[in-house]
Amino acid sequence: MSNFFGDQPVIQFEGQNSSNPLAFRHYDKDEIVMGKTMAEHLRFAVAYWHSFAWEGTDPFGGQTFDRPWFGNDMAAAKLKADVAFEMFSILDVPYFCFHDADVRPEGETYAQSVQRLNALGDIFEKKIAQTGVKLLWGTANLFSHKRFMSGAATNPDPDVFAYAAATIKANMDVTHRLGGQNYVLWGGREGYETLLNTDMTREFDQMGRMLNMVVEYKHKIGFSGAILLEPKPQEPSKHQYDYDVATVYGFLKKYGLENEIKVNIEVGHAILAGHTFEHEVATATTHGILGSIDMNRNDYQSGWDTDQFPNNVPEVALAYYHILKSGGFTNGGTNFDAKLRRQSIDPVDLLHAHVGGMDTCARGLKAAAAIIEDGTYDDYIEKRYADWTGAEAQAMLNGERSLEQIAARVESQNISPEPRSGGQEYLENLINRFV
Ligand code: XUL
Ligand code: CO
Repeated sequence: MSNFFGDQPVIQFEGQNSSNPLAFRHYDKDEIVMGKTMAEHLRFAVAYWHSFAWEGTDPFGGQTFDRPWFGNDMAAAKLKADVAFEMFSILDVPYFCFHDADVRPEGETYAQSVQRLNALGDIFEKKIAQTGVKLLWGTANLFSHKRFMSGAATNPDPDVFAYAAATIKANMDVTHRLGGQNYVLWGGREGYETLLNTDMTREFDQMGRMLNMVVEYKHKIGFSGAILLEPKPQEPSKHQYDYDVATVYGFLKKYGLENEIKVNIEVGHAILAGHTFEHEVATATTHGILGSIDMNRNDYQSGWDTDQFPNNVPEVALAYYHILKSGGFTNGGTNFDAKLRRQSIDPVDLLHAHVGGMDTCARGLKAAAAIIEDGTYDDYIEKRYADWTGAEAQAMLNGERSLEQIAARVESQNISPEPRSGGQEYLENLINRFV
């Protein structure tokens, strides 16, 4: 076991009055909220890429983090795995997530890359057994290497499509072997830089075929986890096809996948798409495709994907409200797809970031549960639509009335609806009582 965090004991819940910066003030994993423990509701995961693979670079500057595992060989990859599990245990998180490229050095050939990935799979298998930390999801990085610069599934070159398919297979295999709860696909290069060189019709069909093969393979190997697409409107591509949850739903319907694939929704991606996070979660629950969430926070001024750790309780609370109302996570969880600021170079910064993020989510979850348990808000919504329970309203809704019949009734009964208040300010004040 490594000692990167210098004998830091496992972080404990100490309650709201604690001033210990390395203690939870709100996340008590055993506290029961609406019939389940907070740990069972939130299902926290640490993202391997931001915490252990990212070097602190930005478009204008190079590496700022100095980590003993930075290197391109298997010894470095093993040390990285040791430190990753050291941190998972200190934080007492139940899950982690990774891309192949985060955990193993790229090989000279496809076969060597897969062999290295599988060697890391062996290491993870032992660490999972030793620590009890499990895999929330695995995924393939189909966007960093230059071979994917013009797309993976949507590449004009069928050899790139084939390489991507083979890479997805290898990553599904290792995810399945490690008992992963989900398999994620984020298409950072599935889109375009310019429409001038792009045949969108072909690219959609290529992506539809790839995802159908993923689903076929999932059933073939008996992977019981969920397949998730992660929407994002742009960055790195100028335009990405998985723009937002609604766009993904339309795509899934077109290719017959709406009952097979769900979404992994990320806070910052929602903001980049011009939505709120709760809008994206509510759209997913409306269509029955909520899978999991990538928890973070986006800067509202910058216009790019800042991947900050969350600290906006109202934003998080409204998202968990919709998650709880839809019955909570099944396979999904709360993955911190969040990175330090590049000046936060100390090991302890990684702990502060996650402790704060976990506490923010715990406060959001408890606020969401309080809104539901109080009931005033849900009653308001119920009453707002209450007239739809009437017999005539139901007849209109379930297809028993035509436009002519409705027109005849409106005329004969001289129907002239009175406008009703939408109550927004009242509702904002009501929600503020809980967040
Ligand atoms: C990129 C992003 C990815 C996915 C996994 O913005 O969110 O890290 O979560 O590929
Ligand atoms: Co993400």
